[in-house]
Formats: sequence, structure tokens, C-alpha cells
Amino acid sequence: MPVFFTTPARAGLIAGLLGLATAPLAHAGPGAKFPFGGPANPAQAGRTVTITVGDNFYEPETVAVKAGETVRFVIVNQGDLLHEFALGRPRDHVAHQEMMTMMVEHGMITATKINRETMNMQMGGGTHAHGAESASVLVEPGRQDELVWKFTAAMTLEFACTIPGHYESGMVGTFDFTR
Ligand SMILES: [Cu+2]
Repeated sequence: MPVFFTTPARAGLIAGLLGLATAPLAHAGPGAKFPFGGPANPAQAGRTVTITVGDNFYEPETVAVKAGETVRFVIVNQGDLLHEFALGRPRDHVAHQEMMTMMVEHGMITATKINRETMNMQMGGGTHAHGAESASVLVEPGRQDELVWKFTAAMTLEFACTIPGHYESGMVGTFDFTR
């Protein structure tokens, strides 16, 4: 079985993507796994923000949040393509794009679908147990999924789709900590 995920960080990112697409958030611990926060239990969320996704945009494009708050994001994909809702600083998205390109090259995702079987094979199986620790969720067309996030500190933070071509065509929004 080919093992092409050479670094633990990269394998972790992939595992996260895989898991969030398939696993519930039941095991999500307290936040702060990332410099910009961490996944949280839905029960801790003070409010729900619905993000509508199309080809290739988000509505709304700006979400006001506060450091310390936990928000439940419901991502509704009304487009015809597979899209992602990934939290990160601009440099995180750049790194994430590289990985996403590799996932496309290896058939783990297509333009419209998550190929869970291929993903499981490539990852050696069993890795999706860590899914709740990811900062990203992939949503197939016509479906919805959610991500519950605890924001730890104010910073330049974006939500973005790092599927090849999407970020470049404007699939990026901002979290506004100033309001
Ligand atoms: Cu997209």
C-alpha cells in the first residue's frame, strides 16, 4: 500500500478531512488544538451560523465572531460541486491547498464527490477516528454538514475552500473580530 503522506502533520490533515466527512463530533474535546482555536462540542455553541455555499462562493462572506466564543456553523451546499469550509490563517490555506491537490490526484475527491473508499485505502484505514479534530469539513452538492468551533484569539482568520481552483476564484471569507 503506498504511503505518500510523509509527515504526521500532513497525514493528520488528511485524516481530519476524512473524518469530518464521515464522523460525528461526539469526541471533540475542548478547543485550542490550532493557533486559531479548536473543535468544540455542539452543546457549548452559543449560536448557529448558516453558511450557504455555491459555485464558487460563500454567503455570507463575513462572519463576526468574538475571541472565546463557540459557534456552530451549518454549511449548506447549494452548488453543483464539492466544496469545503476550512478555517485557517492565509498561510494555513496555502498549505491545505497543496494537500487538497494531492487528494484530487489520488482520486480521494472528485469535482462532486468524496471517495471515502479510496480515501480509506490511501490512508490505511481507521484514521477517521481523529476527524473531530479537524478545522475543515467537505460538503457534497445538495448536502449539509456542520463544524463547531471555539475561537480562542482575535487574528486574521479566514474560511475558505481549498479544492483546486476554488480559493483562487473567490471562495474565501473572513472572520471579523472587531465588531
Ligand atoms: Cu469550493
